[in-house]
Amino acid sequence: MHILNTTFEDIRLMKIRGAGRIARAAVKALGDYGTSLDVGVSSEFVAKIREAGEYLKGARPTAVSLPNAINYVVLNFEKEAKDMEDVASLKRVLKKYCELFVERSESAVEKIGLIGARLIQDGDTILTHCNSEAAISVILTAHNQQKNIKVFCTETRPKGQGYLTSSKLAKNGVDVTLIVDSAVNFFIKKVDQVVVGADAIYVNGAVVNKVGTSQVALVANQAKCRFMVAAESYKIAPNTFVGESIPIEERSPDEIAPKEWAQENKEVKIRNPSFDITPPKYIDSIITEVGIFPPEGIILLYKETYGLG
Ligand code: RUB
Repeated sequence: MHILNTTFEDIRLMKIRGAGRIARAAVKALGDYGTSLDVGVSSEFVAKIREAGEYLKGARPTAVSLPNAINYVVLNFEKEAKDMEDVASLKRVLKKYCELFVERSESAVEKIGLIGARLIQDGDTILTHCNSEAAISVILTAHNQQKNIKVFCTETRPKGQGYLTSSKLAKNGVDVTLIVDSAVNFFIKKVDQVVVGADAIYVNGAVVNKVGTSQVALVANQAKCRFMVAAESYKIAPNTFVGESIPIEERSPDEIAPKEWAQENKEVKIRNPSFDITPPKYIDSIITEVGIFPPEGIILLYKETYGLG
């Protein structure tokens, strides 16, 4: 179980973070675990893969990319491996679907960049929150197309993912300014478009992303500033079709307040939700690898993906 435990802990402790990276890391770990398994009987191999998949799904609760990625691999693997007797062939099939997922996921981010960049005009100022590969792909593609853009990055309390985003953009030559989360309203008049990623998308087009995203959306809406979400199609949460909600991870208070202060102020309660939900009415478009959707149109993509059309 070593490779599984390491990846599980790396995701839980946010050494691996961001919905796309979490999904790819979990799938890679599942593939490596399969390769390393020393079992002689095919049914035992299949059972162990199923069990490992379920275990990995529990690493973080909100990013639906994680269960969706594991389900994609395990369901396809089981379907193809149904009549296979030898474990070596099972290992090959498992590896094939793991690699396929990773390839598709990486190419989706690239395609989102190309599609999303079409919506960015020369001279635009963009604001982004947190650290999303998909949102960065849109911004960097526009920049690489020689569009003259400026970017505001929020700091993204409490974990400071905005430091990662602003550093990456600056290293790629983008004109970038880091601001505290609470300065969004101060700067919004200068912003033409907000671009953020997603951890999960409700079938009704509501978007779950880093806490604070919905506040940015409200501010953008009031300022009549466009709000774009960049997300791979596997971030759609199928269970929301039957009315289930997406759990919002609540992390340790230690991420917010210094330990000493918390010790001295035990009577102060601290809450640390890691994500929030932006309603569809505040979202102009959701950019996926298969095209641009208004949030209300995500139901169509859901039906196509799950063969319900
Ligand atoms: C990361 C976050 C990102 C989404 C999308 O939160 O909210 O915006 O995961 O990222 P955390 P990507 O840092 O808590 O994981 O586009 O890279 O999948």
